[in-house]
Amino acid sequence: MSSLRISVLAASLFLILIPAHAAEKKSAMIECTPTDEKLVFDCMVMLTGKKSGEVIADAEFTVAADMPSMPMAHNVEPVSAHSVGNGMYHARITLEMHGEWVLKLEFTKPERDLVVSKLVFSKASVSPSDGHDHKHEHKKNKD
Ligand SMILES: [Cu+2]
Repeated sequence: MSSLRISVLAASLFLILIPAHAAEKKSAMIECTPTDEKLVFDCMVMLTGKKSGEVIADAEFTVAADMPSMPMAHNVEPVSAHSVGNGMYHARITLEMHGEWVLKLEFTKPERDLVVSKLVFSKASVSPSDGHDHKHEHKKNKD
């Protein structure tokens, strides 16, 4: 009997903890462009609900960066993204080298969430990663 009561209690607690409408998965369109400063990139993030397509205008998140090919090797300080309205956010990131990076959007609002995106940063442009391993070159190429 008591175990039944406990599970009923657990079930009602569970209901209380769930927000009015469960958080929808986010879709983040990220576009980064090189700046005049070396290894500094301006990133615009467009946030929408994955299913609804509605803009998410009330988000708060930071952008962290990591190189998948070199775990722990880089230590890029996460930066806060700033809302520029209409579900668009701006963040200026400073990387430590060119190559493939994973941007991690760590949300505190509208709920805790993590969205990651792989991009290839080069001197002239930033493009989505094709998923293949890119050569990771800390050493200079020999001619
Ligand atoms: Cu590296």
